[in-house]
Amino acid sequence: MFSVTRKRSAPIDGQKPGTSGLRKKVKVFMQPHYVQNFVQSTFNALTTDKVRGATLVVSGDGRYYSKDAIQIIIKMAAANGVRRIWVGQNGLLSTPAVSAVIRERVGVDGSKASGAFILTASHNPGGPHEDFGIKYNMENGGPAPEGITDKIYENTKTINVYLIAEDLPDVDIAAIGVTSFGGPEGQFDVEIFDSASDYVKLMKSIFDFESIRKLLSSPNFSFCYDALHGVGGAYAKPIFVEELGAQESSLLNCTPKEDFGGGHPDPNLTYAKELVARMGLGKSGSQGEPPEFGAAADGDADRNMVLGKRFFVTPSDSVAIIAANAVESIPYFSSGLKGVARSMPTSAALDVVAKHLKLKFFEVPTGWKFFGNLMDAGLCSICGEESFGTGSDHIREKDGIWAVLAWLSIIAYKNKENLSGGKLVTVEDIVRNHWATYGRHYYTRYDYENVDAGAAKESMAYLVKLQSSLPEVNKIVKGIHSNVSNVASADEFEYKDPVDDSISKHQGIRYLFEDGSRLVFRLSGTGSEGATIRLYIEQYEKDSSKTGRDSQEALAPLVDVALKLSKMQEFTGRSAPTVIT
Ligand code: VG1
Ligand code: CO
Repeated sequence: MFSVTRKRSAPIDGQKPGTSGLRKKVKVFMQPHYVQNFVQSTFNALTTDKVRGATLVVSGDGRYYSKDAIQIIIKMAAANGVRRIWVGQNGLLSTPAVSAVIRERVGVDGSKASGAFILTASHNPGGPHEDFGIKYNMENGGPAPEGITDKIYENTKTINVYLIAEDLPDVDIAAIGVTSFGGPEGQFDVEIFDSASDYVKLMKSIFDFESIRKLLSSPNFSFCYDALHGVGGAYAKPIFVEELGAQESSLLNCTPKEDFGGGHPDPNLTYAKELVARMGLGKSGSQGEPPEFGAAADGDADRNMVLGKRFFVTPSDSVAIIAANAVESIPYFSSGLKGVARSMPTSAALDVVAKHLKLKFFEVPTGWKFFGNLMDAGLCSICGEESFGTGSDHIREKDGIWAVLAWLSIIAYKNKENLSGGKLVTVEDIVRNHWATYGRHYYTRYDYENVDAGAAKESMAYLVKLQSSLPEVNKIVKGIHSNVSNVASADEFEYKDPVDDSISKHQGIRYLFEDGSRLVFRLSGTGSEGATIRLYIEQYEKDSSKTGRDSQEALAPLVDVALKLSKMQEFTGRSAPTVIT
């Protein structure tokens, strides 16, 4: 029988959860009591009645330090009166799979989970010198709302004791099965289960796997998926190869690794180098004919990048295209969409689709937690973010593999007639046709990573101050480029949740132009060091004869205005961004 130890502790600075949980360097997490303080603060924020007797999930993207953190959380859960802990085999569960497991899984004894610790720093690199992270998800399967994360943070500032079952032996997380322990308050179980099967079952209930299978076996089509050595690899093989019949050679970097093979598990044109080359994009060009479709995921597999042959689909376009085609292509949506939503910095491509299809539409702050409330209230079916996040109300997280299956469904639907011969309707055709119907939102994001935190704050303060005089702003804009349209309004984005009326302030600085163009500036809430400034630039082109331009070229004047108006170089000391997406 294990016993409960009350360990004395003291607050550790900086345990404020960001956009998506607490993310820091591994070394920071390895400090004595660091994980323990955060976990106990989370239990305390949830309150004892929610924790005692609960079934909780603990798993993540398998990055370095996950295995140690899992054992610590198991021991603390036991000591705090949790009844059961569920762990994906080897500690692996993608973020969308955790959400699915909370919502759908029934344990061997008929139990259901009410929350999860997800161990990931998502798209940030992993390894002893890189990042680790912990985030808590609630019983709806979505990230804890700000009310809870604020409480967690407050608790970390006053914590002086945590509970842990130090004498509980480590659990073998590689072996599927249930291990039971006796504690002062009764039985405590740890169940290790297959990481993929619940998620695969859910995907099969949403999509028409038979039609995707036909597409993947068509001589007209070719496919490739890059998990960037993240946890997506644990799902890619069972879904794409075993269920859908893709060749094993179409999977790249699909073995999950603690350090993501030394790479940056962020699915964009900069970091997904191998895929980008294979798809015939980028400088190196391809070795042979590129596949018709390619996609990549981030470390925890909630993000996706979709590519066609020599063609990049912006995430903002991707969600708009999925929304426009979902009802006819995806069985789950066949009775219609309840509504759609995007995060504020995401382009307005989805707005145009919503208007056209007369759908409810919502613009929320960055971060997936805001979509969850809308979905729980039955107001939103499909949503997305410019940061390679797309998803639906099947779970309460963005879902990288879901997005790939959505695209494959659309391609399969558009090619119903010509899978055995005839000309394939390609990814590029689908996107260009979409632009011809709805117009195109030229879009780019500039990231300035690891900028001095003080300088980043000052630059944001400057941009807010500038907003007090629009005539002054327009004088500056016209001085930079006389043919860029006028700034019609400027503000800091504030969101009132239509379901619970909670208010989130300071969610990004906006400059809105008369012609629908937008500049948005905000500080990242997911970095682990210094500050990251994100600049989002968008311009709408309705004239279908002008929707085919090169994006960076079309946006050049507006980019110039953004950089000069914000005095970006002066504040950051950088002449160029770290990453452009
Ligand atoms: C970034 C993205 C945001 C996303 C968040 C979590 O946040 O911009 O859209 O929801 O990461 O994604 P920020 O605050 O750094 O801009 V994940 O896949 O990293 O959990
Ligand atoms: Co992620």
